[in-house]
Parts: sequence; C-alpha cells; structure tokens
Amino acid sequence: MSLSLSYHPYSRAAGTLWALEEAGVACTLELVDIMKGEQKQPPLTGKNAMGKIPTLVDGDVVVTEAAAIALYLADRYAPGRLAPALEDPRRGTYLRWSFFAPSVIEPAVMAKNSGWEVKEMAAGWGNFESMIASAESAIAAGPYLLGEQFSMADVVFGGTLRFMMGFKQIEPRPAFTDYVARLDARPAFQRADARNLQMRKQLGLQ
Ligand SMILES: N[C@@H](CCC(=O)N[C@@H](CS)C(=O)NCC(=O)O)C(=O)O
Repeated sequence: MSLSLSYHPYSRAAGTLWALEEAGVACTLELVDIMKGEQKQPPLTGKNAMGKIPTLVDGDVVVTEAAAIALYLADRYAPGRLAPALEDPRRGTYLRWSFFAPSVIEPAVMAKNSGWEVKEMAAGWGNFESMIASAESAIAAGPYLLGEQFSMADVVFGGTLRFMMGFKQIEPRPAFTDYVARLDARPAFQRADARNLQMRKQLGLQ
C-alpha cells in the first residue's frame, strides 16, 4: 500500500511528517507550493475540495485535517503503541485532547488575535483564558497526556502548543515549554524536523 502526503514545509503538513515518523510509515511527499496557490488547483482540489494541506492518500483512502490524519495513522499503523485500544479507558483522554487542539486551541487563539466578538456560551472554544488553563491541566501530571505513555495525542496537542508558542500566540508557561522540550527530544520529531529543514533549504526558504 503506498501513501502520499500533499505537503509544504511551512504548513501543518510539517507536523504530519512528525506523525508519520512516529508511526514509522514510509510516505511520498508531494510538494504543493502554497505560496504559488497550487493548493487551489488540481490535482489537490480533486482530493480535497478545501484546497488545503495536509492531505493524505493511503491507497483508496483520502484523509484531510491534520489531527484526523495523525489519529488515522496511529489507529491504522501503530494501534496500542500510539493509540490506546478501543477498550482502553485512556482512549477517552486520548481523544479529548486530540480534538481540543484544532477545535478549542486554534479557534481560541484566532478569536483573540482577530478580536472576534462572540457569545462565549455559543463559541465552542469558550475563551482564551479557560483554554490556557485547560491545556495546562492536561499536562500537569505528565510527562505526556496519557501519563507515562506517549501517544499520537501528544503529536496533535503538543504540536499545536509548539506552533502557537513559536509564533508567540501562547505564553511560554514552564509547563508548556517543559512538555514541548520533551517532545522535541524524541528521535522521530528530530528526524521530521531535519526533513522539514532540508525541504525548506531545497526550496530556498531557509
Ligand atoms: N483544518 C485544516 C486546516 C488546513 C490548513 O489551513 N492548511 C493551510 C496550511 S497550514 C493551507 O493549506 N493553506 C492554504 C490555503 O488555505 O490556501 C487542518 O487542520 O488540517
């Protein structure tokens, strides 16, 4: 079965590369030059009408949404290792924080930056301060979201925290920086990081 990932090193697909490295799955990278607008044209729009990356193709299956791709890879290629089994009670925590990243952290940051006036009761992301407090509570016990076991939820949630701190969208509280430092030390992260860096250099973006 061959996998391909529509990718650009300055995109969420860079994080998907980390997910692939953790899962230990070989995948062809198909460069989509988002600076030139290639994401809004075929062949990508034939796979993802949103015209966005990352987009993963695994045989006949197309998966979009960075978090969904990561969870898919864990279930399909590293069950029990990167994803708790269906009957494992830790699966609730695993899913909880995996969904929290794109559905609460990302929009809460966007809402704050853009000055959106929304009814907090109706906004799924609540407010920025409660998002930060919840995120901190998730890793308070540590070292990972599931305690001693690293999982794909750390790639999704930790990757979002890393990105947001990198762009100074979230303050670098010690709990966040210590957690992200643990993730950065992982060999799979370092392999992905080196590949992303190499791709940036190749594209003259570094
Ligand atoms: N909800 C999507 C968002 C994907 C997304 O916005 N990707 C950006 C790059 S990080 C993109 O493709 N932007 C190009 C565009 O929208 O034209 C996900 O979580 O994967």
